[in-house]
Amino acid sequence: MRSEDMHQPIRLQDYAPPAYLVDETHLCVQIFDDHALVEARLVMRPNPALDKHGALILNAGDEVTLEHIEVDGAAVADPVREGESLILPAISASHFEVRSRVRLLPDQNTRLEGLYRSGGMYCTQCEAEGFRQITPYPDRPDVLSVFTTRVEAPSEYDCLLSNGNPVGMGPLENNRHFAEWHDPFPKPSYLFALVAGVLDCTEDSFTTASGKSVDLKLYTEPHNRHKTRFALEALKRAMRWDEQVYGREYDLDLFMIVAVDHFNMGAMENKGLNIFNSACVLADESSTTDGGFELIEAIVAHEYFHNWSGNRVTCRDWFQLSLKEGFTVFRDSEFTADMHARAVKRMDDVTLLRTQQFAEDAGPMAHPIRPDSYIEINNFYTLTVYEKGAEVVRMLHTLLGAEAFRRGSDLYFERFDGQAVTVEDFVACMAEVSGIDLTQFRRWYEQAGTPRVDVTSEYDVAAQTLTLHFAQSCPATPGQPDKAPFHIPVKLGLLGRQSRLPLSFTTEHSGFDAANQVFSLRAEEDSLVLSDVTEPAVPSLLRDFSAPVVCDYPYSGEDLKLLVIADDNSFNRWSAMQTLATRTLVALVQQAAGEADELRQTLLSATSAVLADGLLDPAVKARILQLPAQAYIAEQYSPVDPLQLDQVHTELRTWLACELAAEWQQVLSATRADEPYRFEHRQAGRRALHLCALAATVLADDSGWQAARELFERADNMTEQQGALRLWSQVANTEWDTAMEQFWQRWKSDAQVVEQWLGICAQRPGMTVAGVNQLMQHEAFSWDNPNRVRSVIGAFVMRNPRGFHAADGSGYRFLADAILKLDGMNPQIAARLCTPFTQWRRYVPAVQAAMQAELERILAPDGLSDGVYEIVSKTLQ
Ligand code: 0A1
Ligand code: ZN
Repeated sequence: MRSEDMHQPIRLQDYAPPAYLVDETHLCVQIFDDHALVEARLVMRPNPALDKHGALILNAGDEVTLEHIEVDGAAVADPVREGESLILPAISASHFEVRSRVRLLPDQNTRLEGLYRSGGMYCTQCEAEGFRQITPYPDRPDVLSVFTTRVEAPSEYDCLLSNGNPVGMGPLENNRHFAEWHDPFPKPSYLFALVAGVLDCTEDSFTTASGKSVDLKLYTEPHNRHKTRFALEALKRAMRWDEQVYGREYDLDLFMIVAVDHFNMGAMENKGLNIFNSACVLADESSTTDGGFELIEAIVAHEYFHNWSGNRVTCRDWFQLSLKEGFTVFRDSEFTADMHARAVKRMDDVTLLRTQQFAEDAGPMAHPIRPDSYIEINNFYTLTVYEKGAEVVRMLHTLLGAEAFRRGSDLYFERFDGQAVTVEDFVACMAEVSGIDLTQFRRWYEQAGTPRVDVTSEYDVAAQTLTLHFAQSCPATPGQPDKAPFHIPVKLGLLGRQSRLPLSFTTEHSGFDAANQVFSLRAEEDSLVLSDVTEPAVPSLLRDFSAPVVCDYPYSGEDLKLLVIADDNSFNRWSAMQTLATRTLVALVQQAAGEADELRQTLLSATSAVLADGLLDPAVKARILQLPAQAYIAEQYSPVDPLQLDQVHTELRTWLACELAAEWQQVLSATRADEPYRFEHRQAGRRALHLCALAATVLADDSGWQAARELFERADNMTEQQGALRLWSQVANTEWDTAMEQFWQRWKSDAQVVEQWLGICAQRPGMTVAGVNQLMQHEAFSWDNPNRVRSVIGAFVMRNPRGFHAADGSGYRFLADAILKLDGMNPQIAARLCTPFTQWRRYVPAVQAAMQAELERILAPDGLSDGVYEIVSKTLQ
């Protein structure tokens, strides 16, 4: 068979409702030393919404060995198995029961989908299509069922967990025992979970707004017991926030989290039993960085928020993934903004979007936040579906305002509780409560690509009017050559060029929401006439990143500097600095000598002004002082020579460090720790700025690394210790080797720190493929643990440009080899590692040729997974 025939796409337009429904699912999962048996009893009926029902098709994955299946007591002798489908004859009875028994080998499940073993525990991962690897089932999100689960295992596995409430437990023969769980809320199979292990439990409780007490339990392997407090506290904050901001209370009496070491993603929102990658939940003050704490708090909240946005109201099909993910990311991002600093959270989110999601939108895998086809659904857990999806929900929030948006979400949760729905259903609620016509807005769900908004202006001194001309466009993306105009909310303000103060203005334009200063750009071109503008002004556009677009305005360097120094929107101060630095870097790369020099000088004086600003929040200052990532600069021009870009980037950082050495020194000493470590915004901001100044110090002079060593030795916290090691790695002298070894000895029994340590090694400047291969011989590395693979291979190919893009092509060969090896073990991880190759057409010819050869080599073997096949074949198209 040709590979195109083996890897067939699934299309949204082919959606058909399920022929049969499952009212009750009764599972008995028996775990033995070297295998597991799963017996299922499904209480089913034909879907009353349909006239014709046809064959009963259950999904059964290839990990499942079918031992027996019967319908209403009659064994089905030879059920037809085609790919992942198990086809049984049509059934006309109004109700019937399907019973099955299958055998599984969890120890050999390296894909980490379905039931698998992680270290000493058994656990499951069912989203998106893992449940079919546990039992034959209509494994699709629009089949909702009430689950009762019995788990039987050797008694040494003292914790036997599943969704819902415990309803029974007891001993069995042969030193075995059982537990039974019942989840009263109908749910799709992807939310099923089961855990069996020798686990320690940290308990807490939460009283809901209506006075119900909920038990909170966090399960870990015993040696991690000391790392549970932070996540439990974060969980309680999230529970309270969801009550206050969305009016959503928790619905069961018990909420459990389990930490597992082997996990493909960050965490999973299984009903009442969230399963977390250990790296995304375990924390304590001695071993976790500020970034780690913030991430854990956000992920704990994200999974908790899914209880409503995802579980109570779920997705009709996987094309609707952004319905739950975009909305839930928006919710967790607002939660973080409320817990810490709104503008800073915005800068961090927008950085991620601009550096990675924009690249996705511009590459071969570009898809709308609601894709219309896929070969492997796991490839669509993307930045586009998650982060751009969240931006789309944020735009609705901006257009409706907080109060109407809340009415919209109340209506959505109430109307669709217990149902599997579509993005149209969500948008319709928002339109209904607000009266805003969102027909055009829906294009955000349908069209891929990052729109551009080009703005120009003219000022009429006599009339005191400033006219802003807007023109929107969107580049072609695979399968979508032409785009219709989007509904784009552009939040804006003006800054007086002379007064350097915010200017007020009026306008008659019906698309301008004066209360929120948001212009609804709907047409391809439109003009906004602003009156009562008393002096020439610099427009501050797309404030708070009010839409996921590229917004361009012909600012002079001085305009940008003015915005950096004086804009009253702190997000836009950062954004202006990003624009200034981006322009400078692009001019330097393209060797536009005169322009580059002028921009560089302006950047220098803006940097100096920011360094001297005593009123700026240190967290904001640290972000303003950070140059945009190389990945972002690489999106601005083509062809890209990645080694030249790395050199120019380093040279500019070094030049800024040297020119302003005294100022950086001053910041370095002003931000030294003067109190014991705590994770809180003010301290984290100070540390971020301290590390920023340390980075400049290391770059500026040959002995700068001594300051890094001094910090490494002095710091009482992981943020500064690791930050110092990373910066010092640029010098990578024998003292650094010693410090790294010392760090390893101190932390080698802490899995989360070891993962960070591996990352520092892999990202070290000067690291080569030979060096990474050696690192992969280290006892800390393991091919079957996705975190370790990400820490070493992922870090090297995504965050070590010199190593990955080595001129001899060794980095590309290394990555292709790793993808091919992993594809046989864990295709999800293999597919994710293909990302660096997707940009191949943007590079200079030599790089293109070398990458293309590797892509073709990956595609050659038979039996490639759908995931890798999809990305690589689309990349080569
Ligand atoms: N729904 C989870 C993410 C997730 C997706 C797939 C997984 O396995 C293939 C695991 C987790 C979330 O958004 O947190
Ligand atoms: Zn999610």
